[in-house]
Amino acid sequence: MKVFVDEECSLHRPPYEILSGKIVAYHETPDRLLQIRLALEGDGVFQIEDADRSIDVQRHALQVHSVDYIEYLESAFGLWVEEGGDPEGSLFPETFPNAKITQRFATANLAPRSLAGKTGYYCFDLSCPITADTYTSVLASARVSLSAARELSRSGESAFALSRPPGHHAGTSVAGGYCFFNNVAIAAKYLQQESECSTCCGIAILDIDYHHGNGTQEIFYSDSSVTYVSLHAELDYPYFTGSREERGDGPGEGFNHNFPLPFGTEDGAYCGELRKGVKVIKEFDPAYLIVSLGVDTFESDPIGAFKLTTACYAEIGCIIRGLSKPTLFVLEGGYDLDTIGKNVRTLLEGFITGAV
Ligand code: OKP
Ligand code: ZN
Repeated sequence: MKVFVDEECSLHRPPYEILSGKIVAYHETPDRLLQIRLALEGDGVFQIEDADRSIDVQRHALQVHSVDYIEYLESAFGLWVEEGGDPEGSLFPETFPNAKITQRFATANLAPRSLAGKTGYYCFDLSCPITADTYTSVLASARVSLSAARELSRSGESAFALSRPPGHHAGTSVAGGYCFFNNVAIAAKYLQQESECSTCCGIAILDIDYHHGNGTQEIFYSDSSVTYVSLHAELDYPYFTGSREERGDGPGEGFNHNFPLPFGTEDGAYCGELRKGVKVIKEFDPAYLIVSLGVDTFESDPIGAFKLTTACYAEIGCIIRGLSKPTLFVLEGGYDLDTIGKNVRTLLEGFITGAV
């Protein structure tokens, strides 16, 4: 299996995040990519390939994100430094447009004009500080997923996008949960445009990260050509999305499927629910499958509260293999540096070989 990488993914390095009221080291680190790469390379099972620098990433990102949001991400840090922000530091939102104070903006559909206003408007939490290098890495991350998607559309071979920052919390015009561009959504739009059947080309997105992919859900909520299926922790971050009742809207109704699971979920129960999600995808019969691959479901993940073991990742890979679709795996979360490499490798090998 080909694994796509881009060294610019490692430039984004915020010094800290605010978690449970504490300033803590940023969990979403470049070391995550390094550990996974070390586990995948060396024995010929995976071929590491550089993403294509000639891909016009912004053009593809515009199929998913609004132009004002993209321009904000590109310019915010420079504007902040002009206003006196620390060039070595990171830009955090401080004031959010809570629905209880935004009547004027909601009715007129206005974006705030001040930088501080925009910084709250285009972000929903404190997990997405912007540094001098953030936008470079955001582009690189999407470039990796586009390169892997192109491999699928050209060869039909499944591929893995080894990228960061992750993407599934990022919506049309909002960053959050370490995510800025929604890499799987950008890849899905690319695959629909590249394939002969255009937008009727069905895509299924299976999100097995521990957290609900609110951004992916939002982007495709009214779209019947993309089925979103997510297994995630109920009652955990991002708190306001991911219920079973969220089934899509308008023409997209019935094409969004959430499987919220309790804290402490173990291998057997997880795979049982995964089989249900896979059944939904089988019935939809997509041309391509995209997997939002997070291993923060692991028992020792520092921010997840499921209890999956390494053996379970082989079974997950095997269950996904059962769909027999050209499959694009895109990295999302997973924060235990000692096990992230082994767990990602085990899942991909389960998919490749079908052995558990
Ligand atoms: C990104 B991905 C919980 C705070 C959570 C952000 C988590 C982002 C996860 N109390 N902070 O889905 O792995
Ligand atoms: Zn996650």
